[in-house]
Amino acid sequence: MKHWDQFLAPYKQAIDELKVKLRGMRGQFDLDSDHSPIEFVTGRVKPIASILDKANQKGIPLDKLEEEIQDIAGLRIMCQFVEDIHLVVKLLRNRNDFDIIEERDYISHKKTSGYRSYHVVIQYPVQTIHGEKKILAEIQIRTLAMNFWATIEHSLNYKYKGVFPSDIQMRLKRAAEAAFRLDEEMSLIRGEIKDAQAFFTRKKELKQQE
Ligand code: 0O2
Repeated sequence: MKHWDQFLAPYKQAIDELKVKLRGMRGQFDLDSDHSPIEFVTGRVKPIASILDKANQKGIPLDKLEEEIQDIAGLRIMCQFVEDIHLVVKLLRNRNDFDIIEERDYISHKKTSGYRSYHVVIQYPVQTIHGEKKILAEIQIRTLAMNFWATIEHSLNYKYKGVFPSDIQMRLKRAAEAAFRLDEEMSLIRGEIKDAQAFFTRKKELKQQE
């Protein structure tokens, strides 16, 4: 158990630091009174049981977990619009506190399950009392609609262990299409929505100054 605590400690530290940094980006847009492409950020360290399951499924030996499992540290950035995702990816590419080592675009190329999201795998330097340790972390960037679908599908996947009854599978596919259309519709009225949100933010600020 102590071994796992030690193994996971730099991943926990990376998640704590990256949550602050990515949430800070949102704060900076707010300060500029600009539409934030980031709605909210979550992060987690993969539970030990899930790490072992994934290693088992992919035939990864335990001494290769660090190199072979890229999402032991996982972050999610949720956006309102698909266009925001592309802006967030550009912002990540411009940062110099980590290196991007891989990008997987499941938006242009959705998975057969219907899953859509943009994945960026980074190498992040964690400062420890024993020196610097570089770890891998996966940042998933998705719209609120993509996140809704993925969260529901993930729970059902857990329930059915990946083998869905055909009616559920069909409904999930239809729900994925509906989420895609919702994103498209929202993109079309994006300007209107951004104006309305800016109006309400200004109104709230003025009220606070009263
Ligand atoms: P959890 O519980 O989310 O942590 P693989 O795991 O083999 O599919 P790989 O190469 O590790 O793929 O990387 P990939 O596909 O870029 O990222 C895997 C992660 O993406 C998954 O983590 C999910 O978070 C998410 N994901 C990928 N495909 C789907 C999908 O069809 N449905 C949902 N809901 N999420 C998906 P984990 O390890 O599954 O677990």
